[in-house]
Amino acid sequence: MARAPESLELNTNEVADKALDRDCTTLSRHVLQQLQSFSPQAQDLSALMNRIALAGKLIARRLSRAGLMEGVLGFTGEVNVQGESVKKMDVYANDVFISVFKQSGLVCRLASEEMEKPYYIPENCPIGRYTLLYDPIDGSSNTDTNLSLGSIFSIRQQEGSDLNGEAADLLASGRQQIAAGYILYGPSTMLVYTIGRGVHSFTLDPSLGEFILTEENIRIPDHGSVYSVNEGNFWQWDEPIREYVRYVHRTEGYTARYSGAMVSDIHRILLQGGVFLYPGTLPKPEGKLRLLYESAPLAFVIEQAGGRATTGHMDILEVVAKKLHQRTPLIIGSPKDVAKVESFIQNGH
Ligand code: FDP
Repeated sequence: MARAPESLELNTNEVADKALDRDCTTLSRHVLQQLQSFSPQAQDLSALMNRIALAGKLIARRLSRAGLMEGVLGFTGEVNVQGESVKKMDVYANDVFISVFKQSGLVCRLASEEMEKPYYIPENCPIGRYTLLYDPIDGSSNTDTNLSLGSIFSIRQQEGSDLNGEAADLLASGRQQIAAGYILYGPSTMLVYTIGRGVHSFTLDPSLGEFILTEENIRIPDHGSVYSVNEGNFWQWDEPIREYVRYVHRTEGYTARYSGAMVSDIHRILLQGGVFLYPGTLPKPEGKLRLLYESAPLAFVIEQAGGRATTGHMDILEVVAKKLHQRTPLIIGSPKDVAKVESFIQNGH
């Protein structure tokens, strides 16, 4: 058999090497690459992301079999601190994040939508200098219909010793986040994260049980055609938001997408551009979304990708939380589309 010319052989080898290298770019390795360091802090961040990835895998596994197992779907019959009916998957996913951080020596406190107060893991507290804020299941209403769901996470360094267990240091702006991201449970499971050095996505390869690098340094388009908002709330919005939506309706080039899971909608916008809105309403001016474990982590991701996130009056990442479960209006996405909504809020057009 004739041999391929040497240069062609070299190219084939290079391609194979690149493919192998990509297959080996797991999340924990990527974090170390990003930080270009093996310092204790770099190792911590890498280990933190690894445990979050494990939580994602456990939740994805349960979701993929939910329809085949007893007692996975449906409500527990309880109501959480937000006054919302709790689903069995919410409880499971909340416990998963706690469980993966036990004996980690990393995370002393976890705070989530499902728990009124932060959860302390006492054995980690003497050395665990990090706090995890998270929404275990975002888009809960999609759970029982086999539609996309998400988990949102944010990591902060613990400030002070928190001896009184009040976690007062968490009442700070989103600029204090050292890492944030989300896991999207869709046709495939994806993990998107930032540690303040761009935004990177990973896809779970079920045959390996690993998240493998999909795309590095994702940039959100300046503008996109998608507007994503629950228009069923039109009747209770302030006039500027109604005016913006009327503008979209009479302007060529817009298309509506709203899945019921913000992580899915924002992931689409991250890749294709556009704007997601969950504004305040007349009875609830702060809207629905929680600042510390929903809006701020997503704002960190979108800003790192070149987008913007605002309440309509100030950048989400500048808002200093007054309480753990604080809500905030959210307008997030491509810079030009966010600016358009802002202009309606601030100038009426
Ligand atoms: P959910 O409460 O179902 O978990 O987290 C808030 C959120 O979902 C978002 O994911 C979603 O976009 C929104 O609320 C849906 O709320 P509405 O039904 O009010 O539109």
